[in-house]
Amino acid sequence: MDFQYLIVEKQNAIATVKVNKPKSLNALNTEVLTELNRCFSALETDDEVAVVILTGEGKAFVAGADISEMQPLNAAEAHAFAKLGMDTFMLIERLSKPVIAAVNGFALGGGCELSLACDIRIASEKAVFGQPEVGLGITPGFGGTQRLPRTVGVGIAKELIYTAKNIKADRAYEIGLVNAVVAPEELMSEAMKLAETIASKGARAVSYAKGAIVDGLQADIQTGMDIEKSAFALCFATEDQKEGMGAFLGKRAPEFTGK
Ligand code: CO8
Repeated sequence: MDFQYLIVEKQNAIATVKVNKPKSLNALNTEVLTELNRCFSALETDDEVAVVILTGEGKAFVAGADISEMQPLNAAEAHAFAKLGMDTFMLIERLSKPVIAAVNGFALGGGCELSLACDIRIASEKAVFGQPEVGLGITPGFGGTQRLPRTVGVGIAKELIYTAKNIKADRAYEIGLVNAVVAPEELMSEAMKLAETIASKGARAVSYAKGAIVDGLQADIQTGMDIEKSAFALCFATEDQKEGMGAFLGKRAPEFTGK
């Protein structure tokens, strides 16, 4: 994969995607969003990859959508820009494999929204989160009004969005926005450890579980149960189910193949 603003590395079954435009704090312009879209489309069909880690170069994860690109937009152009971001983030949310955000620094506006489209967020002690949009005279536009309340609850999400205030990593942990806070120098190794743990399990089971969670969150609970039943049943058509249960019964470690 060849990109101008992304660095993609693969190690065993884990791909690490780094947004690399540190001069503008990895702000999301059309080019970066288009590259993210292309990158995650390719990762979807890459059978060698079971888990993805997403991070940023320098002092920002992503400091938001590119304000210099957005400032002159009219309403129709803003709609198209929001759609590009939303479609790209939806691709990440619906990727058939887990995505871990390793939040190294500023995750503001579109950057916070990008982390919210990931399955799990691990933050460096230096991370800063926020939805500063109303301070710029706009609403969140890459999913923040939808994913933030679903993640931290309605009251806290409204407070963060209406006040535009930034929060540090420890507060992000308190409100359930991030799963863990670690020392900056341990961020990537901790994210990698988590990714390796996930990658050591039955890949189809993990993928079906992700699908059931993502789809189920959009549905009423009975529909969610139906989604889970289908996912559960599908596992019984995989080799990994036979292997996982056979290994337990044989008192040995499973050797999953992802089939
Ligand atoms: N867009 C464009 N450029 C940016 C952005 C951004 N979001 N953030 C930082 N930069 C640039 C700065 O302009 C600066 O450029 P230059 O060196 O050319 O002056 C460079 O990055 C470094 O930034 P600072 O000098 O400001 O660095 P500091 O360490 O002093 O401050 C901050 C870091 C606090 C992160 C500060 O840069 C900041 O507040 N950035 C803006 C954060 C923000 O408001 N983000 C939200 C943007 S709106 C958004 O994301 C909406 C998403 C939905 C869009 C829907 C479209 C329709």
